Amino acid sequence: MSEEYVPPKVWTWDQGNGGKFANINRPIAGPTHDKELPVGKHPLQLYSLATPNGVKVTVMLEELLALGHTGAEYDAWLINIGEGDQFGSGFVDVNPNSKIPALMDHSTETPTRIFESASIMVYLAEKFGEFLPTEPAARTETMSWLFWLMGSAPYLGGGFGHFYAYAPEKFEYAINRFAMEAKRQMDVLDRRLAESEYLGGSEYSIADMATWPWYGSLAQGVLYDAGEFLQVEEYKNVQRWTKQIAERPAVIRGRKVNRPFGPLEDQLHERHDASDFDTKTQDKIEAAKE
Ligand SMILES: N[C@@H](CCC(=O)N[C@@H](CS)C(=O)NCC(=O)O)C(=O)O
Repeated sequence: MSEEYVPPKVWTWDQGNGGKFANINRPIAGPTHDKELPVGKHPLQLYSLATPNGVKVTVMLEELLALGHTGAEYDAWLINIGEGDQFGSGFVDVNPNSKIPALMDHSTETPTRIFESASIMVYLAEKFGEFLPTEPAARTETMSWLFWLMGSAPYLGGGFGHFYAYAPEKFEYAINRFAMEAKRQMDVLDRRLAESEYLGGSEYSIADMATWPWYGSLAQGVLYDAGEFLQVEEYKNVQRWTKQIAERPAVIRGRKVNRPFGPLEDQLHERHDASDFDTKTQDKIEAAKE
């Protein structure tokens, strides 16, 4: 066991703590450098990366487009958080919290900034009148599950994922604590999905779109490579829901947007037009062959 840590009287910032994100984590907010954000031709400008939090929004935009809402056309710009793009002055103006996803809506009288993935989803749901029921009981249930996700996912990502996959050492206490919580959360979802087709009720909604990139990926065994460790196959109803959502064409497209990692056929670094899914992905595959 490593030597016992005794916290000093005053905490100080150890810049090289060895964790995977030590180079981007800071105890202060605000920009580190001046950098304007690009603005494309569509009213909606998304600045993001295909992490689970980013995928929530690109799936939603693709779902809106699939329903024929042309006003949901968007430019998606890549924010490379490993390179510190989230600390550029233009990005901080859109999200003072320096985290993806961040959205600008240029169709309003003065441009509207929206940050926090759930806030973006509610904004889009209300703007286009989709994926959030208006009947009070159904709306409340949907919002409850959306807020459940926003409160729960940090335990999965910042807790379980951090200590299981990213921390410089394997700390048994931390892994046990957060594995227990991750499994408890999967059981919460499994029980809900035993009684209801989707999280909010009988309709697919923003609660599912927000939850699937986290707990669906965990159920598929792709998040933190933890499928066997957490025995995710046991959660039969989560498995059913995960597969059902994974097959949606808008989900297949949305997952690819702003993805600079993983298999080439799943990567679309920037998205400015629906045709980008065919042409740019194909270009990349051809270029890799040369
Ligand atoms: N609660 C936020 C969380 C967003 C978030 O944690 N984004 C991460 C990527 S998944 C990020 O941008 N991290 C960069 C950093 O922490 O510097 C949301 O849902 O929008």
